[in-house]
Amino acid sequence: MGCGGHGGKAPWPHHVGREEIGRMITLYHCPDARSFRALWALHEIGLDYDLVLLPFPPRVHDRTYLDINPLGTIPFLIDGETVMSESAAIVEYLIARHAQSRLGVAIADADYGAYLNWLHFGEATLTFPQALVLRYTRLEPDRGLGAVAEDYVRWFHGRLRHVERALADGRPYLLGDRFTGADISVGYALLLATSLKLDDGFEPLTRALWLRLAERPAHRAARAAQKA
Ligand SMILES: N[C@@H](CCC(=O)N[C@@H](CS)C(=O)NCC(=O)O)C(=O)O
Repeated sequence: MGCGGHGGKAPWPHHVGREEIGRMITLYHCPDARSFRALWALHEIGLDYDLVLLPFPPRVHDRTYLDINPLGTIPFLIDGETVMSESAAIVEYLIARHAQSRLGVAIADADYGAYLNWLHFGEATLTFPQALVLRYTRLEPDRGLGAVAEDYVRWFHGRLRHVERALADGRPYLLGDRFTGADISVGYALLLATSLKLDDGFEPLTRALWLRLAERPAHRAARAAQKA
């Protein structure tokens, strides 16, 4: 399992070979890492893509990847001349370009701010603390920083209560009846929590959301695609 940016055109184009700038979207991915958000979004939208599977962490196990993405992190997405390395931004980008009315929220919609907030909450608030837990319990257990990991487990479970409160009115998804990119972003944080065995801290509505999201055909297809 793998997990721990910037985006736009510069500074990557000189690292990306001409042969890699094709019409097909290319996604660099490690199984169950944050790049899963992009993979899941590609399946929800129904886009064709090329998947490049890397060992985790690529900066250690595949140094040639640094020629593509000097940050060494995943995801990394190439779409023509556009290159991106932030998973929540990639979800927002793919949906805005290809499925805005189906999976996005329009700027004029009253829920637009909530949509963006959940998209970023999924990464900045719910995934960041788990990255510390992963690092100090799984990747670098000998550092003696287990107490930091314990603090951030509590921190994560505390922040997760915000999801439980949002679901208290019986809504099936974060923005109500409609599944959106916000559910992909937060849903990945729930996937990571499950793989880190932090899901014992899921409250009932959060657990039900996770099970609902994990049952989606596109989520299952993305899980299968990363095993190929
Ligand atoms: N905020 C970025 C974080 C990207 C990131 O740190 N990814 C992790 C995997 S989940 C990674 O590549 N870690 C490997 C490393 O830091 O060498 C995002 O949401 O995509």
